[in-house]
Amino acid sequence: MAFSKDFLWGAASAAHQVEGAYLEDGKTLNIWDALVKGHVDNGEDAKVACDHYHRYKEDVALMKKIGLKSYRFSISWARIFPDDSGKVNEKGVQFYQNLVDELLKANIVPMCTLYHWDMPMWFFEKGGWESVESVNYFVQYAEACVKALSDKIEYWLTFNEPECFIPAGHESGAHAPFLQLSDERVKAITRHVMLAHGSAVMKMREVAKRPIKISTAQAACVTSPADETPEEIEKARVSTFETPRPYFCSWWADPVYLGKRQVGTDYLSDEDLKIINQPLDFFAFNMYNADGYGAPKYESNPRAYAGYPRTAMDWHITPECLYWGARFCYERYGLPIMITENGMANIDFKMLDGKVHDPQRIDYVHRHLLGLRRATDENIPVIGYQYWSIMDNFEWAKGYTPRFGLIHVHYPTGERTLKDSAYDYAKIIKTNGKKL
Ligand code: GCO
Repeated sequence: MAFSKDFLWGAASAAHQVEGAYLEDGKTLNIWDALVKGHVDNGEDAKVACDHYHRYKEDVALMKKIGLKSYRFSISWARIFPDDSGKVNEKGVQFYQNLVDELLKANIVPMCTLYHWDMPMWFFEKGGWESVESVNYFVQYAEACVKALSDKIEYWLTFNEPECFIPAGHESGAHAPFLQLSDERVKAITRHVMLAHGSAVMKMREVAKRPIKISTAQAACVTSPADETPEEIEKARVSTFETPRPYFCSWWADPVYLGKRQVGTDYLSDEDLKIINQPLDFFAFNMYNADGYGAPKYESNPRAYAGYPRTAMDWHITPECLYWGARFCYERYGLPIMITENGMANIDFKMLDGKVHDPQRIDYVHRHLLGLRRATDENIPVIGYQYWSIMDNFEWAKGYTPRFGLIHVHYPTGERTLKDSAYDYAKIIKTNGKKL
């Protein structure tokens, strides 16, 4: 096998990281608008970001030029529900309808994330994920989005990386809402997010205008084996699914996909699990590198040595991760695999010839796709790959310094320039991944 003929070659973004227009057309503040002071490098914020809200047509035209088959974006909750009244803000909905129409005209399959971390302030003031009411509010939001857009959008993701926003937002305080809460409170938050996922999935299927496909974009923390002997492979599998460490792969995936408690979620009741464990259509994950045996991401990489290759985020480059991620997750969860994020931050700038040369990114993408192609060669159904990110954007607490995009953004003017990697990705797409 190779990549299937309808493989979804895409790229991804998230509302808060690209849209800007932070108070336009009825949108109200979210936690990343309101609470960032003192928490982001260089005092940056995302009030304007890439100004994608105003430039979406230009951006879709660039996606078309690259030849994207799919585009993963997220909806800003505070545009759809600016307050707790339950009244939908039609102008907010209109923006996403326009964006999706533009994508469809360009033959690009839209893929929508409901929650990519930009919790509305009004929701936070009501207790955020700590309040049990959060479940109903999320269901209301999911319902409004699916009612408005399911005639045009088939692929839906409820949450982006619960493994990241739950601890970073509520334990370490590195991300909004920048809290450091007790274990008990974080457990309540986890339970509510899981219940919100399951309850939303039920509602989404009920109100969808046609059958839709649903998953979650989890940060699947997968261990890749130090070598390919059966012993090491088994060690890596055990590390991936059975070795408890904070927010490891099966912490989210076992309750959600299998209805099973995992270490770290043993406080879920049987009733909870019935709600959380809804049938899903594919297994989506974001992956930038592999875990070390029994250790969280970026630590104790069994292959590391002094001077080991790293990205501009200081993350180890472990290209075999997509192969092992696809293989292990398919073995355990049995669903078609979708890579919803993979990519690298690089030190990109426009050079004297007016171009943005980024050979490291080209190499990164090829290496990772070779791993993914190996998975397809072994008959693991992989249905898509969404490069992170379509364009440089607001990288949360790191502001605008890390550049992940296929498209370079000059923030003072908003000017877009396709990087070499965008032209290269265009060739990969054209040959359906045959030339890597
Ligand atoms: C995440 C998010 C993205 C990030 C990207 C690079 O994984 O943190 O989904 O919003 O920008 O992963 O860090």
